[in-house]
This record gives sequence, structure tokens and C-alpha cells, in this order.
Amino acid sequence: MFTRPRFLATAATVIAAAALAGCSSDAVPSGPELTVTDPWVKTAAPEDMMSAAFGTLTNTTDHDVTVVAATSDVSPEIQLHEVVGGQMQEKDGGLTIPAGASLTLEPGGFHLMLMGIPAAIVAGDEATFTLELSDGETVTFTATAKDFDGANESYGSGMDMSASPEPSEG
Ligand SMILES: [Cu+2]
Repeated sequence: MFTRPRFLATAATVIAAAALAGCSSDAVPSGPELTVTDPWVKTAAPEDMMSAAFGTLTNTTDHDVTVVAATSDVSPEIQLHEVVGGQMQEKDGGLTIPAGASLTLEPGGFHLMLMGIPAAIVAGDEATFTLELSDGETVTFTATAKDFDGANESYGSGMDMSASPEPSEG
């Protein structure tokens, strides 16, 4: 048996990260900063109190876009939620979509949380949502309601809504 130890000199490669140049402030986007694809909202009965909306948000600009709030005709209050360690919570600072990238809102991940829905949301219903961006722009989209069983468990276990009927924010 014959082995020859070999030592390979490896040239270190230095990669210099190019600083991102600030883009022209004159550019005014002609279309929406965000496009929303495949939006849907989970069907719910009023006694459920809560529902959630999902979809894919695509940033059409060359800068980060942050959704800071959302409103809808089917819910008096909407929170921006994320799921961390199996529990959902409000996403501090809103939902940021990097330049040119997409963020998918899906069961088990980011979602728009509908709080205190006043009326049933039944399959096939169309709900209008408006996203408020950090720069003051708004993006409106229509989501179709569809049944989704899986979301019940994760939302029920993630939030003790039933245990604290009174608002505890403050
Ligand atoms: Cu939630």
C-alpha cells in the first residue's frame, strides 16, 4: 500500500461586496409596488371569530417594500402575523418583501389575521383587502374564500383567544 500525503495550496479568494448604489429618487413607479397572486381567505363562521388570508406578495420595485397594515371589508381588524416555533404572533415592523422578491403568506407561516369577523365567510365569497405600505402607498386585492381544515389546529393552539375574551393589549 502506497499513500502520498498531498498538500494543496489554496489561493484565497477575496470577494469584495459591491456597495449598493442608491437608486434615482426621480423614478416614480407606474404600477403597484406589490402584486398579489393566488389570494385566498379561509372560510369561517362568526363564532370562529377569526380567519386568515393568504397569497403571494411580489415586490415589483428595486427597493424593499414593507406592509405595515391591512384592512378588509370582511373584518374590523387585521393583524400581520407570523408563526414562530408553532405559535403565531404579530410580526413586529410589518411584513418586508425584499426588492424583486416574493413573500408567500400561507398556513403555518406569514398570514393576514382577521380578528372578530362579524359575518360568516363562505366558500366562493370574494373579500377585498387593502395593504398599507410603509411609504403610504396602498395595494388592493380580492381574495376568494375557500375551505381549509388545516389552519384550525395551528391557529387554535397558537393563540389562547378563548382563554382571554377581553383585549389585553396595552
Ligand atoms: Cu394569526
